Amino acid sequence: MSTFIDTKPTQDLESFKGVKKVPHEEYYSSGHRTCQGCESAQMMKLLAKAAGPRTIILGSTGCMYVANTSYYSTPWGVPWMHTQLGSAGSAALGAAAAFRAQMRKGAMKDEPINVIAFCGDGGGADMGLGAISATMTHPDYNLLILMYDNESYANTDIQISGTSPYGVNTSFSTPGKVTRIMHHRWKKNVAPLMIAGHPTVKYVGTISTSYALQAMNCVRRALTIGGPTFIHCLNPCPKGWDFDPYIAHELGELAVNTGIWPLYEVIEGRLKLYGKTEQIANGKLKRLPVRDYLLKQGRFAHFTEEDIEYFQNKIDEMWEKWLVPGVIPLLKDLEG
Ligand SMILES: Cc1ncc(C[n+]2csc(CCOP(=O)(O)OP(=O)(O)O)c2C)c(N)n1
Ligand code: SF4
Ligand SMILES: [Mg+2]
Repeated sequence: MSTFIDTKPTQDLESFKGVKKVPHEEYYSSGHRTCQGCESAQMMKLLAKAAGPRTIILGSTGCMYVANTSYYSTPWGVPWMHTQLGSAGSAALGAAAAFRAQMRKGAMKDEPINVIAFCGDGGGADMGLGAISATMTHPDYNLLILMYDNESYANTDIQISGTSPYGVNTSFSTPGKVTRIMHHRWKKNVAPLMIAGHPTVKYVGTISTSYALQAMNCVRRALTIGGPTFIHCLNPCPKGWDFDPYIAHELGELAVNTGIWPLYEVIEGRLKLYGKTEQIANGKLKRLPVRDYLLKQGRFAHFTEEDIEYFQNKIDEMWEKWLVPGVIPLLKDLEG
């Protein structure tokens, strides 16, 4: 018997077969006040484009709420609602349940509607993790939770979150003369947490805005498969990461090509690496040195050669020692 439960059919959102097939219509356009080069805003644009007009978006507090919808102006071309910082999971589940009830009562047309809740890393990997986890245990509601990860509580001035990288300079971990590295924890591995902890979830994926077509197609698969789904997106943040907005796209590519940010989907229990990550795993592409990524960002400007080496060793460990390279951090039993 399959672990996965049949859910009511969702919209038929086929993958875009190339950029030329992507519709011109925008459902997230001008009217926001995000920083120049903000890849989180780029994610919102791709998300809305991939989902299309029959969509409702719920957004938890963070840059993508505050900078997107200040002073009665908004970039959203689909219905949008703000929800509390830790509530992406419960807002999505509540909205999906409300739609179902309204449709059952005949109060609205019975048709598939995309319910998407987004949250930042602070809202999703830390404060709202419990609510997302609870939502992931309800296989009979169709919804997507997308966590945009700028690796800090950016909106409140760049504090450490559970996904902030080792050693990073944030407003809570400023390097000093006596202690250079103030942040010693390693980034939370959120997508595998969702996979391993919620066996009935049919879709979990990681994406990067630098690979836009693939990212949109992941969103479309997540919205089509049925049940609660989860996507984790890494989003370079010029303000928090301290780089020239001009290189935002390049940094996203470097995160993938250095092996820091592996791209994969888990569809009904099957893991599929894709894009450059698949090429790295198959030996067709060599991982770039992590220094290429770190030294382009002011938040790592205090790193010494020793710090870079430490970081590189940790990435090598992910790829050489983990049970599923780059994904599942159980160490292989090399002896037995
Ligand atoms: C319960 C609660 N605690 C604290 C805040 C203050 N606050 C607003 S936005 C934010 C940062 C959220 O970080 P993240 O989810 O990573 O989104 P980002 O700002 O980085 O886009 C914080 C702490 C709040 N709005 N609600
Ligand atoms: S602080 Fe970062 S995430 Fe927030 S709007 Fe600016 S670039 Fe985007
Ligand atoms: Mg954040």
